[in-house]
Amino acid sequence: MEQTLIYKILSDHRLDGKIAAGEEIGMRIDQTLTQDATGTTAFLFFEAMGATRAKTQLSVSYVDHNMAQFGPENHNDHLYLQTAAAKAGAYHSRAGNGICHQVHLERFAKPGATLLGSDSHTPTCGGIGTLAVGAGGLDVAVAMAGGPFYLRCPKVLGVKLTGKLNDWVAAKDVIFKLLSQLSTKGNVGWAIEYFGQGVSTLSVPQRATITNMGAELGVTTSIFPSDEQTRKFLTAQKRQEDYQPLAADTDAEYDRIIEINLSELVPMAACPSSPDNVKTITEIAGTQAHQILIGSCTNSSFADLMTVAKVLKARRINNMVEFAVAPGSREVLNMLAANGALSDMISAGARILESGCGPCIGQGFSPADGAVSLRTFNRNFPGRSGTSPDLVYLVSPETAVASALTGKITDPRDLPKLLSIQYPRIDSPDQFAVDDSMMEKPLSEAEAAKVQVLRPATIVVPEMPPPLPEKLRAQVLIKCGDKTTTDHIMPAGPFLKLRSNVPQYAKVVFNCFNKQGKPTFAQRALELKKKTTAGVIVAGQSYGQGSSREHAALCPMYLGVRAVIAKSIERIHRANLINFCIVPIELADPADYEKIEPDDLLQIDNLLEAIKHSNEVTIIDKTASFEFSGKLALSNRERQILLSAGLLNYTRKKTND
Ligand code: MIC
Ligand code: SF4
Repeated sequence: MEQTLIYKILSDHRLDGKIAAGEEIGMRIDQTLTQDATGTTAFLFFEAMGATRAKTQLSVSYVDHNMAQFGPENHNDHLYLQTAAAKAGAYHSRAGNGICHQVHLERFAKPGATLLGSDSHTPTCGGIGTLAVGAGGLDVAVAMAGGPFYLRCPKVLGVKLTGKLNDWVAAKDVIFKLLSQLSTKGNVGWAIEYFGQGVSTLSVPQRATITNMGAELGVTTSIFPSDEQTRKFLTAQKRQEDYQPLAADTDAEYDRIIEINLSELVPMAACPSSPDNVKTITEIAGTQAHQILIGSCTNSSFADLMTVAKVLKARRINNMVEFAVAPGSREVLNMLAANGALSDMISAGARILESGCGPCIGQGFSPADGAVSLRTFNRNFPGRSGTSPDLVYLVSPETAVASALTGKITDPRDLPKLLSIQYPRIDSPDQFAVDDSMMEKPLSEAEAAKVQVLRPATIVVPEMPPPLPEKLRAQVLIKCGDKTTTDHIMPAGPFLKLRSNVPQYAKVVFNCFNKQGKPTFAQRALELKKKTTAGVIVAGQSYGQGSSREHAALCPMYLGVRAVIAKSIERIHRANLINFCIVPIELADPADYEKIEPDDLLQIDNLLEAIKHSNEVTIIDKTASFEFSGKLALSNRERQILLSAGLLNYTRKKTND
C-alpha cells in the first residue's frame, strides 16, 4: 500500500500493536532528548527504574531552560544532570551550548530516525525528516532505558505547499496561516506531513520553524520530506553520512489535505494571548511596540539572526523600544561574532542574551505594565512572560526587526519604502562553524563506573502515587475554562527553579487562579488530603495544552488529585496524568460541564471496575444531586498503568516479570 512518510517511519519502528489510525502502537526510539527543566525528574525516574545505561542509539541531556542561577538550585541541577548523563552513557550539552531543539537539529537529528524528547517542541526536528515526538520525562526515561514508546497512530493531515515565499514573508507566517485555520484545540490524534512543490523552496531551519509550532496546534508531530535541502544542511553541518532521501509514496492517501500557496502569504502575528489569535500585520500595524525579543527554538537560526543583523546594520533601534536577541545555539552565536553581525546588532542597540530559552520561559525580560511585547517565540499564553496581564504578540524575525526600527508594529514589506532597506536574502552557509566542545560525549561503561552522581539536597526524589481506591469520593478543587495550559497549572518563570523539588513546587499549582487572602489551591488540596478525600479538577476543552511538563500531573498528584474531568484533554498531558495515576475522564455530554460547580462532592462507585473493563464511568454529583457519564477511552496498557499506580511501578513490575 502507498504510505505517507509518517506511516513509513512508524512501520519501520513498530514493536507492538497494529499500524492504523487510532490504534495504540509501541515504537522503538532511536534518540532521546531531555532538558534541564524536565530532565532532573527524567533522570531520577531512570535511576528509580533500576536502569543504568541508556539503550538508545543516542540520548542527550541539554541544559538550556534554567540558567538564571538565582540561588543554588539551577547549578545543582546542572551538576546532577552532567554526572547523571555521564553515568548513563548519554551526551551532555552544557549551559551556553544552546537550546535543545536548535542544537539537536544542528548536531544529531537524522531523516528517518525516531526522537522522543521531554519537551513539547521536540517535533522541531521534523524539519529534517525525523519522526520527533514530545512526551513527559517519565516516558522519555522508559525509552532511554530501552522500552518502547506508546502512542496512538495519528491521522495524517497533508499540507500541500505550492509557490514560494515573497520577500519579507517568513516560514513563521506559514504556521500562523495553519494556526488561523486549525486553532490550538481539537487537533489531538492528528499529525502533519508537508508535501508539494513548495517544500523544496524552504531550507531546513525554515522547515524547523514550521514543525516547531505544530506543538501549538496540538498535533502529535509534524514532518517534512528529506531532500536536497536536507542534504545541503547536513553537509554544512559535516554530517553528510546522516543523509538519506525520504518522502511519502506518490499516491499516499492523507486523511485530509490543506493547500497553502506560499506566494499568497503575508506577514502575520499571533495577537494576545493565544498562538491562534492570528491577524495580518496590516490589520494591527501602527500599534506602539515597547519590547521586541528575538530568539527561542522557533526563530533563532543563523539565517533568522543574519536577516535581523543585516536590516539593523548601521541603523539604530527606536528609542522607546527595549530590544534583545538570544541566539539559538553557541554555533549560531559564534558565527555571528565571526562575521561581524553580532557587532551590527550591538551597535544598533540590541541587548545580547546567552544561547538558551531565556525570556521564552519567563527567565527575565518581563514587559512593563501595559507594554506591547513582540516576540519571535511560539507561545503567548497569558502571563507566561512574567507580567500579568500581558500583551505578547508572536511574530517573525522580519516583522520584529522592522518594528524595532520604527517603534510601531510594522509590516516588513514596507521597509524598502519607509527606510530604503532592501530584503537581505541570506543563503544557507556551505559550512557551519561546528564546535562540539561544550557537548560532552558519552563515557564508556568502565569510565562511567568511576563517576559519582552529584545530587545536592535541593533535588528531591518525587513520591510515587498511592493505588487508586475501589470507589472514588472527590471534591471539585477547581473548575477551569477552555484552553487551560500547563503554564496555568504549573507556572514557570521564578518558580522554574523548583522543578527538582515537588513538595516545594506543588505550592504554586494553579497559582494564577489563587486569590490574595484566600487559601491557595495547594492549601485547599492538602486540607482535603488530610481528610482522605481526593481532589478532582474540572475543565473545559483542550485541558493541558502547551508544555510537556509532567509536573502539571506530578504536583497535583502530590496534592491528592486523583481525576481530571474535562470536555477534552491534550495528548501529552493526558499521558502524563495516566503516568502519575490521575484518571483522565472526558465528559460524555459536554453540556454537563455547566452543571458541575467548584466544591461539589463527586462520587464514582465502581472506579476500579470501570478502569479494568469499561470505557464509561457514572459520576454522581452528591452536592447538586445529579448523575452524569464520563468517557475513559483507555488502551489495555493504560488500564494496567492505572491499576499499577502509575508508569514507574508498571515498568518495574514488567521488568521483574
Ligand atoms: C515550554 O516551552 O513551555 C517548555 C518550558 O519548553 C516546556 C517544557 C517544560 O515545561 O520544561 C515544553 O514545551 O514542553
Ligand atoms: Fe525553550 Fe521556549 Fe523552546 Fe520551550 S518554547 S524549548 S522554553 S525556547
